[in-house]
Amino acid sequence: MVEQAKKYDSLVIGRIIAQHKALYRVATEANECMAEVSGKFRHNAESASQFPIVGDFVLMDRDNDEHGNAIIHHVLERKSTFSRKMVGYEFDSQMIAANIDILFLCMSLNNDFNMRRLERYIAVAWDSGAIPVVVLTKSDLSDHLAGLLEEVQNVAIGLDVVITSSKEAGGLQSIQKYIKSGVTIAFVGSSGVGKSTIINRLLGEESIATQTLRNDDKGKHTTTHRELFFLPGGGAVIDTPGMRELGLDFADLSKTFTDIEELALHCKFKDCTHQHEPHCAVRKAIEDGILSEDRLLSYQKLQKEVGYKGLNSRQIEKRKVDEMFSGFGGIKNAKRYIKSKNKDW
Ligand SMILES: Nc1nc2c(ncn2[C@@H]2O[C@H](COP(=O)(O)OP(=O)(O)O)[C@@H](O)[C@H]2O)c(=O)[nH]1
Ligand SMILES: [Mg+2]
Ligand SMILES: [Zn+2]
Repeated sequence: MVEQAKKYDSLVIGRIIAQHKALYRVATEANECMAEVSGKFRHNAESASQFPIVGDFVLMDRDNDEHGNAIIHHVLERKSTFSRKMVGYEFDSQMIAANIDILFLCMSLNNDFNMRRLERYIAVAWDSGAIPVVVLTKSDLSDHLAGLLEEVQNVAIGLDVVITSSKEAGGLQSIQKYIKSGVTIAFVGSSGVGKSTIINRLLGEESIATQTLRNDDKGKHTTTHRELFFLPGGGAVIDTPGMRELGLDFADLSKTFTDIEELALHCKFKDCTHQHEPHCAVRKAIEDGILSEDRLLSYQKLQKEVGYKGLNSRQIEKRKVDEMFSGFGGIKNAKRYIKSKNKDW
C-alpha cells in the first residue's frame, strides 16, 4: 500500500468505511471525513466497479471536510473483492467490499440452516481472493449440534468451521483467533443470523442496530448498508446487510466441490454427466451413500448458473475478462484496463 501511495506525496491515504450513494465516509490516520471522487476520476472511470467501495484504500487531497468534501483521486489496487451478480443484469456485478482477508460465511444453527445456500456462499467466497470461514451462529438455539456440524463439514471442504453464540459467555471465543491487527474480516450471510450482534460484541458497544424481532430469521433488515469498523484491539470488520439472493457471478466450483471433481476423475467417460453413463464413479458414490444426490444436483445447478460447464481454467479466465468488459468495448478496453491497473503507483 505504501509503495502504491509513494508517487503521490501530497495526497493522504484513507480507507472507505461507508458509502452513501456518491458520498463516502473515509477514515484517515488521524481523522474521519466525508469525501467524493474527483471530476477526472468520474470521467475516466470505465465501469461502476472502478469506483470506491467499502474497504478500499484511497488517495485524497486532504483528511478533513471542514471546507467541503475531501476529493478522492485514486483507488489503490484491491487485493480482494467480494461481489455478487446483480439481479436483472446479465453481466454486471455489484461489488460488496474490497481488501478483505477473511470472509465469515454466517449461517444460523436454527432456521437459516441450509446446505445448498452454504455451497453457494462458499463458491462465491473462494473466487473473491479472501479466505472463507464458516461461522455457525446461535448454537444456543440448537439441540443437535454434532449432527449439524458434521453436515457442514461435509460441504465445507478444506474450510475452518466454527460455532458461535452471542448469548452465551465465551460464545465468541472460536472467532477470536481470526481477529488480528491488519486483518479485515467481512461478515456475510442471510439477514437475521446474528452478524451485527457478533460485531457489536467485538466492538464492546452497541454501535449497530440489531434486530429485536422474533428469533425466526425473518425479522426486518436493520443493517441497511455495508460498514467497516475498526476493532478496539486491532483489526477491522465489515458488516453487510443480509443477502437472500446471492447471484453467482464468478464462482470457484472446483474448490467448493473437490469431492465430486475428484470422484469424476474415475468415471469411465471424460465428459461423463453422471446421469446414465456406465461406470460412473459419482453415481456409485451416491449409491454407496458417500455422496448425497442433493449435493450433486446443487453442483450441477451452480455449474449451469455460472456457465462454466465444460470449460477449462484458461477458457474460464478468458470468459471472465470478456464478461467483465462486455459492457464497454470488449477485450480492447480490457487490455487497456489491465495495463492501467498495473501502473506503478
Ligand atoms: N439465541 C440467540 N439469538 C441471537 C444470537 N445472535 C443474534 N441473535 C438474535 O438474532 C436476531 C438477529 O440478529 P442480528 O445481529 O440483527 O442479525 P443480522 O441481520 O445477521 O445482523 C436478534 O434478535 C438477535 O438478538 C445468538 O447467538 N443466539
Ligand atoms: Mg445486521
Ligand atoms: Zn460420472
